[in-house]
Amino acid sequence: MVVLCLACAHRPSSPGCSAGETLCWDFEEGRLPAGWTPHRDEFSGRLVVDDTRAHGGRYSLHASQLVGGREGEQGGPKKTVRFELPGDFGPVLWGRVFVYTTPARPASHAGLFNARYPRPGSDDGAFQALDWYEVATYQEKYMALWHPPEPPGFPEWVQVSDTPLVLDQWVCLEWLFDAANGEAPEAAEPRVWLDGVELAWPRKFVFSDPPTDTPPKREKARSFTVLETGVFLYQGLSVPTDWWLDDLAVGGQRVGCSPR
Ligand SMILES: [Ca+2]
Repeated sequence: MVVLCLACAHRPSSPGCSAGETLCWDFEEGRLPAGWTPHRDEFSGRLVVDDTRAHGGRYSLHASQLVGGREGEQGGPKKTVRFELPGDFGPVLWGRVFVYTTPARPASHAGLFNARYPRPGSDDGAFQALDWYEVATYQEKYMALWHPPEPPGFPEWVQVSDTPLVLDQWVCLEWLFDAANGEAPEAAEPRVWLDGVELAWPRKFVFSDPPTDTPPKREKARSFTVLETGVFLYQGLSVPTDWWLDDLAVGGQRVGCSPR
């Protein structure tokens, strides 16, 4: 009992979201955490903090019953929230989130997290003026991207893994968006880990409409300014699908999947 009471005094106690990380959200407020605001809301479904499933504690961010549009056609359900980073965050963003997906793997591009920054030499901080990195799934596999400002968000650099989206269990997704990249002329390609194992990218290509073979120049960053999470389908989704996101964290150094 003594041990239990000592532990009770130390909130937050959610595993994987302990002190020392730059920014961390365990959703244990039971509602949208301070600083996060609703952003996209297209087609059917809801994005809410609720207690239907949690990785840690009681609550998580739940994208519930997303559906709308048709596979192979542009336009799909998008339910997201956004967060303005502190001004001194910097140009290197490590992140981590636990994700649970059910009941089926979408074929369409399903974004889960992105981070954005002003273009070189630009002071325009408007959301639609920002370069951005993204972690997503596509054709039932994990995917990572670099985009110019959205709209239109392309030509975009696309990396598709050979690792199928994991269903019906929690997984830890980690990413590194290195938009400083030392002395290299461009920002680094995104890197992603699944439960601590770095994903490989057997398919890399440029997507644009109309098509092009010329890859975008991945512009370097002074500092990331905005985060967006939730679920955003760029093509249709005919199977109502649920995602839960919990213990989201970002920082200038690797956060990892384990509690400290
Ligand atoms: Ca939680």
